[in-house]
Amino acid sequence: MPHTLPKLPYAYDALEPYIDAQTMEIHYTKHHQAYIDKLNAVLEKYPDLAKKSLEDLIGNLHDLPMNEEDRKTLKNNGGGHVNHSLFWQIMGPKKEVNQVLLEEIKKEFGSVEEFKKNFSDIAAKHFGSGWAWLVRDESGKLKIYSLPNQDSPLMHPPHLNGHTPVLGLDVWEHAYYLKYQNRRQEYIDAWWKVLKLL
Ligand code: MN3
Repeated sequence: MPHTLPKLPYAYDALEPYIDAQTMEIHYTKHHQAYIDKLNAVLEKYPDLAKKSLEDLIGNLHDLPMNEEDRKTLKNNGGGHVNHSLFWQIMGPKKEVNQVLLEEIKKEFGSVEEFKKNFSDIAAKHFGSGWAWLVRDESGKLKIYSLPNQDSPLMHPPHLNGHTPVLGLDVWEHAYYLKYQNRRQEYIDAWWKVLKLL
């Protein structure tokens, strides 16, 4: 079953002025689509694996019967597809605060402000391309960290079916460069305005 671009739940300009329409359109129709195209191309070589869910595949990346080059292609592009699919969903033009998550965050990090400060700091300091993540670990505990490239928390730690991604912030330059150029911190500050869950 080939993977397809999930429908964007709002218009390209819906997150203006925080995320501009041109960035949204290119990010969604070019970058996300390219991950899907490359993912489908590599899975064409493995019809048995292609029947499995993407979460299952990238959560068990190291055990899949494929050559290392294809494994890397699956990692980068499968990760790119799941990461961006979540990213579009957690943003929106209107706040739809998840009260359960909010309470959990307060309990784990002291306050929402403290959580945002820690998460923003990790996003700002991440060197190069990657994502900042709020995840649930194996025991269900909330944790913050960043991962390089398109690595998904589902892949971390390897061999353990990974962590469950809750919130992810794309800090690749393609996510902010048109509007913010080198000012990643401004993009991070703006992103909280369009993160609908908190
Ligand atoms: Mn991206």
